[in-house]
Amino acid sequence: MGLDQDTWFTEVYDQEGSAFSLKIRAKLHEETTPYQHIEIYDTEHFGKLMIIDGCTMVSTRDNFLYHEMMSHPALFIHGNAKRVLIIGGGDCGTLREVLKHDSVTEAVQVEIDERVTRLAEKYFPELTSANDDPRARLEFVDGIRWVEECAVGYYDLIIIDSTDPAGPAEGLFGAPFYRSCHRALAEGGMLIQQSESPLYHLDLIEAMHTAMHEVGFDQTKLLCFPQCIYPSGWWSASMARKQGRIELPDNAEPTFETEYYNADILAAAMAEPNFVRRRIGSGGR
Ligand code: AG3
Repeated sequence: MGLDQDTWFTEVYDQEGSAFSLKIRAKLHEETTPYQHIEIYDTEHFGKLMIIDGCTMVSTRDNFLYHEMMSHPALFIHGNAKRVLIIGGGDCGTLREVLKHDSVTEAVQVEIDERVTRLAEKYFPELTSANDDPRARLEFVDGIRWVEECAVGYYDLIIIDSTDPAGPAEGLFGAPFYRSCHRALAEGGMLIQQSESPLYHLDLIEAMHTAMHEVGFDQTKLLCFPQCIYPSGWWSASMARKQGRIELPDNAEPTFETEYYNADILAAAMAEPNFVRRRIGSGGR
């Protein structure tokens, strides 16, 4: 039985012969910005849904998985991150999680497309609720340039919360950008980047880790977690550390409220499946 085009949103992953659909009630908004095409839907069971260039980005129901895993693991592993830079992340969900950490004194979100943030304010207000925190700063410029131009060793943590490696995000997946990040990080500083599906995109993941080592990061590590609205339903983030190890910290338990993240989840997410180990090395590398 096929899907009625009018009542379902479908993202098709042609390369993998698979697709993901959500039943929708209505299309709430659609626009083409200078950077991309954005759609907002009201779904039957997943709350609001943001689509960019035909790809699922955020749903009200499951974004907590991604946003918590893009922020808390790296912050707990680092142990004392004060200055945090978020590249992309325009819906502000990652920023909200970062600001839950008292160690953070400054969190800058550098999103190229201001419309993503303005639409998040309207349709996902819970994600933008921390934006008036005095430690938060929102910039709408090119993240690649921001990192190239910032002071050497300024940031403790760089979080790259981008779209797929195509279009405006393409330059965020490669050695030249990682080299700038390495330069922008303080000693012991960390980078974490959304790195697509371990099942579908292992070639990309391997290339990312190789490039991170090539530019001088001491260790890299893959984190895996579920994300049902993204291709394959299984997602990853890749971490890299400048001078230092990426290890399970003694203190990884949040003292603030989370939906998914806790110390056991971190330990589980850091465990690598064998097919990942074979490609990027056991225990990170
Ligand atoms: N960033 C990850 C989007 C990748 C999804 N890819 C896809 N659906 N093909 C989402 C931004 C959340 N802050």
